Amino acid sequence: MRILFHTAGIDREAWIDALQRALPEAHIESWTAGSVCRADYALLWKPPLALVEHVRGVRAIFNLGAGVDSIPDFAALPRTVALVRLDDAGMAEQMVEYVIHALLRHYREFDTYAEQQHNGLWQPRPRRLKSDFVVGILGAGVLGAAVASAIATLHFPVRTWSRTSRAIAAATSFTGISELETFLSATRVLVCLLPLTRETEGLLDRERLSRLPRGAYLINVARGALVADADLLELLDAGHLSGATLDVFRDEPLPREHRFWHHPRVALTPHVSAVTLVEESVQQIVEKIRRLEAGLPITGVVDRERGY
Ligand code: NDP
Ligand code: OXD
Repeated sequence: MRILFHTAGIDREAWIDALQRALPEAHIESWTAGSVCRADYALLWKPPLALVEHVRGVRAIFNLGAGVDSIPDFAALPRTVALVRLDDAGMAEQMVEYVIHALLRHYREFDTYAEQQHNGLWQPRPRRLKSDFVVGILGAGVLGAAVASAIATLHFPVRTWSRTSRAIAAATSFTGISELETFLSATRVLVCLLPLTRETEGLLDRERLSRLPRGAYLINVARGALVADADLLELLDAGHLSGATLDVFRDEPLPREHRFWHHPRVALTPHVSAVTLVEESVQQIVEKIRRLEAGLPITGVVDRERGY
């Protein structure tokens, strides 16, 4: 079996080592421009378009992340090539940690207390009611469902929004564009866990963000291009939104001159809310390769029409 492996340079040695241990019979190769592709499977993260065109003959492409927007022009791949995303593989636990941290930091006003400490102030603030902090999660898939369930155990009211109805215990499900406005209108903390597709790009623009109640808070851990940056900044400046925790950006690394860097109501991290874990991911991919080799179905195959 031949496997073509390409990441944008990240952890290359660790990946190759884990792959070779899990699939000792495999010949693992790298891409060189102009070479002939003889691979059966390709494992890719952020490949150049020329590489995607190079692997049109493989049986499956495994995306080394959950979001397949990392694969340019995947819709043009032949139908014989299955495009497979990572299902969780250790990311859900990290995402739960990150979102709960951001939610509690906001709800318990830790930034205000940090400022008070800085100014030598001993000033307890009135207790806030969880019932006033409805958490709305855009996306109820692998990660959105895990985050919704975890937040519900802390007794926050939770609602999710997805394309199709999703039954998650203790969360109310909203579906489709027709229910988006109602979903947003009572959401106090909005968590974005949608894939980036033709339909979701720019979804959170001025109009949609304005539907959130005054003082609402945004946590974006999905993709930067889901949000219109200028509209978000305008609503933060106007005080309609009380703040935002952002892990993802339209351009990464976030350009030095971007206003998010120094905005007093923005907390940001460099796309680390849920990183791809090498051992867990290799184990999942190898199991799927073995199933494909045995003619068995696998989970995580991307629907080209939906784009995720
Ligand atoms: P899934 O594909 O499992 O879930 C996607 C969810 O979004 C589903 O509930 C789906 O609805 C919903 N959805 C998609 N399109 C629409 C639409 N047009 N309208 C309404 N709902 C829609 O993805 P994951 O949960 O695994 O991951 C979500 C995203 O998180 C990834 O695509 C990636 O971009 C991002 N991510 C970010 C990371 C980071 O470190 N910052 C790490 C990992 C992922 P339905 O259930 O009906 O299909
Ligand atoms: C992913 C990511 O999509 O790391 O997995 O952003």
